[in-house]
Amino acid sequence: MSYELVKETAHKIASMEIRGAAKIAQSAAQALRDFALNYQGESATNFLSELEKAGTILKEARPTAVSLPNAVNYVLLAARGNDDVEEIRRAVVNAAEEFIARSKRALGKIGEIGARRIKSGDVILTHCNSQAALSVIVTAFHQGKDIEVIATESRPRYQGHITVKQLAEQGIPVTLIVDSAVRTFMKEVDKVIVGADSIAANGAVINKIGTSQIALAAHEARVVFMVAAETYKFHPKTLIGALVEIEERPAEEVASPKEFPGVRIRNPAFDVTPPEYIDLIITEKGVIPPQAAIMVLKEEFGLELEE
Ligand code: RUB
Repeated sequence: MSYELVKETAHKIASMEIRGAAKIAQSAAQALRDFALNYQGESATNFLSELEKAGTILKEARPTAVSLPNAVNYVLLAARGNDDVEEIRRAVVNAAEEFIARSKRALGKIGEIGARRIKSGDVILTHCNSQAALSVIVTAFHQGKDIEVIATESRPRYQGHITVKQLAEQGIPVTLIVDSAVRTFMKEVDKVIVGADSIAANGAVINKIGTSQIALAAHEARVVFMVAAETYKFHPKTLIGALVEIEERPAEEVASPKEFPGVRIRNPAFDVTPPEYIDLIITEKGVIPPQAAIMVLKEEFGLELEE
């Protein structure tokens, strides 16, 4: 069996052609679905072990967004326990399609719930490019609320450029600033809203590098700091003491090492915002304080986790 298509998706995730925690998760589910549809063997045992291998290739593409292993595990769990090739295929296709549909529905629901927290006149600051955060902003705007957005560039990969283009296309007034201007602008901001790659059992939010500095500046200025995240962004293994791995990406994304001989260049892609700096997390199931992350994990995964 060829893993070519699975490897292609894994490569697109690793190179960030497919990026953002929700899109990464959806594309992994889609890759497993296609893998199952193309499987030509007749042994169920072999099919299951090849699916596990495909899942591992996908999970290893990027380490921080837990949406990726959560999506893969969701699909693999449905496959296990079947002992017929066609049953496995059907289970994988159904689970993958279910995951993708659930992910899209969650985004709409987060927009609807989160928009209740936005009022006319609000200036909202966002960082990076999060579909969940944008769903809240765009929904509020389409409800007729008169809002403005300030968006950071989000160095080094400039995901902020995607954000400002998406907002401008919707006709939402938007201002682009450099990441280091956040504290300067914080006095004009009413609310900060960002997405999440992972949320730990203690309510800490892992998101694009720079998020924690923004939270600190918001805290200092008493500006509300909100996170928009689907429940599959909650990290089950943090419940059993695991730490979320922070991806360190190539130095070349920051500057050319050739131009800086003798200089070490570091490029962590994400950081951790402690729960003390987060006012609320907007999920598709409702608004929770970060301290309630454990409840979400309990509901989503149960408390008896397997390694
Ligand atoms: C993306 C990022 C986003 C979250 C949430 O980082 O940090 O804020 O993934 O996004 P990268 P979404 O660009 O390195 O993948 O709400 O779209 O899932």
